[in-house]
Amino acid sequence: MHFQQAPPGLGNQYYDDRVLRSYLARVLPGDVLREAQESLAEMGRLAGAELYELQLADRLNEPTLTQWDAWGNRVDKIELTALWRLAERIAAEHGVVATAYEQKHGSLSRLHQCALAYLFTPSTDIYSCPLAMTDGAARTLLTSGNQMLIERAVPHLITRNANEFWTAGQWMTELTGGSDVGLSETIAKEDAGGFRLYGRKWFTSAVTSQIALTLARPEGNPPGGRGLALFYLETRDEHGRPRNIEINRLKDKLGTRKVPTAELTLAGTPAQLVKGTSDGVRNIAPLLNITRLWNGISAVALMRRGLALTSDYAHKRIAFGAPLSEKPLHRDTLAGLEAEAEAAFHLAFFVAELTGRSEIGEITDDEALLLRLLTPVMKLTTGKQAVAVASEVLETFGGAGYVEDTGLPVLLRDSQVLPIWEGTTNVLALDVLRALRGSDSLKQFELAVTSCLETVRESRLADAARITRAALDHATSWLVEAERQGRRCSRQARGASLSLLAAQWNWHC
Ligand code: MFK
Repeated sequence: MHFQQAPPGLGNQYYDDRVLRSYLARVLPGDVLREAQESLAEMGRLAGAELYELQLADRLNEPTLTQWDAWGNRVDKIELTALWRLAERIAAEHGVVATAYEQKHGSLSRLHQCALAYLFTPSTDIYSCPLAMTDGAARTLLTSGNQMLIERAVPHLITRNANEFWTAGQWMTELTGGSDVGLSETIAKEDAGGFRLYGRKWFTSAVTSQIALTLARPEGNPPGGRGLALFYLETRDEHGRPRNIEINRLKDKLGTRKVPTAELTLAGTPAQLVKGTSDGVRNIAPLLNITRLWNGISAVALMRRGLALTSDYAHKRIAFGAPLSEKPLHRDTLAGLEAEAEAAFHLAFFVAELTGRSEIGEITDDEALLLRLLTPVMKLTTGKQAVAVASEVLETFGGAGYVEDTGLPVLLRDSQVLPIWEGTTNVLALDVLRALRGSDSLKQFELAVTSCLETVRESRLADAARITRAALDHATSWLVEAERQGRRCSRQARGASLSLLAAQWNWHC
């Protein structure tokens, strides 16, 4: 009889998640928790069973692009993978976007929705990408006040009916500027009471979406972000043909390989203004802030998946006469990863709490400042943590973690996108500076951390509280000094995020 190694397995990802369950028990009233639990337990079951099994079985398939049919017609047809097709239906029916908009439980609905997204994400090959943009587009349209577009699109974006569900793309990035969007070259020409767009978009994730929000410069507008306008477009006509959109190729990416990310040409695509003929960057900001929240939720979800797999494996893998779970060094490694993941979890879900309050108009001015500051801090921090944790998780499996058909390496590849898309770490550090400038947000941040520290009663947390306080003081004095000397303020963001991270460790404990 040869030795056989049992692979890591997953159970119900809701019931197995101590951190999620204890957090929800703390923040949700009993009746809300009971109701939310039903949908979360079902999503946890799917994520640990059918979806995960299909993910492993369909590992090698990727989306394909067919540009021409046999008769020479340009068709630009994209075939999605089996899991993506299933994920779309499950996402709609389980309200992975809709829950936040139905608002059955006021601001807490955003938390419920984030918890669903968190369970759904690691088993659906980054189908979270189109959902993030769909959520962001719904929020942006609602914020714009454009009644015609709200009535036309939002019901499709937030429906639970899979046959009527639309996803949205966010077509911002051009060759000239992934980060510096103000350099965009796409032109909008007025045409019969509307506009037609001409230009190239360089990273259009989930290009199969029914609609997209995009930026273009109306003819005659000045350069820069303010000269851009925010446009809404529908990608296909009533016969399913692309509306003057040519898909040039799908990107050959390090990870997120199931996401059909395209380079495309807008060749006179009909589009409508969402809000005014300028200030496109400002007007698309609600979308950015929602997708940055999703980025953080996805980061903690991928960390959790890595931990779930490696924790299970630690009980199955015997080395030097005992399971890995009994080895002090291995346990120490897993405990360190757990601490990172829990800190990240609380940071991401705290931003979700504030987002929920903001969406129903219950947020105070002070909390709004905190939300504006913490969204980029959270996104940049959790993205980096996800990559570090995924790398370490692979190592905990030894050679198996480096072998593709274990399904493990994809965790690292998919995590690596998180610090990149939706704004790189340095661009977000500059966004933190934007949020700090001329506002009281640092003060609110200090107050938030201080109020957490004041709740510490447990003597074993005294050291963590002291470290947090020292980090906060250090960051604050650094900021004051930097402002005095007029230094580059990306360093300020680093100080702020460090102290916040320390605070999260404390919250967790
Ligand atoms: C796993 C699932 C999750 C993720 C799925 C995502 C899939 C999508 C893939 C992608 O498309 S990735 C590409 C995403 N691209 C970015 O995230 C762009 C990154 N670059 C930035 O964020 C730059 O900072 C920015 C483009 C905003 C800089 O542009 P500008 O024109 O130089 O900005 P400016 O002049 O500083 O700001 C213009 C206005 O917007 C200002 O308001 P005012 O006009 O009132 O002064 C800013 O305050 C406002 N603004 C900018 N960022 C904001 C914001 N307001 C609120 N929140 C923000 N985050």
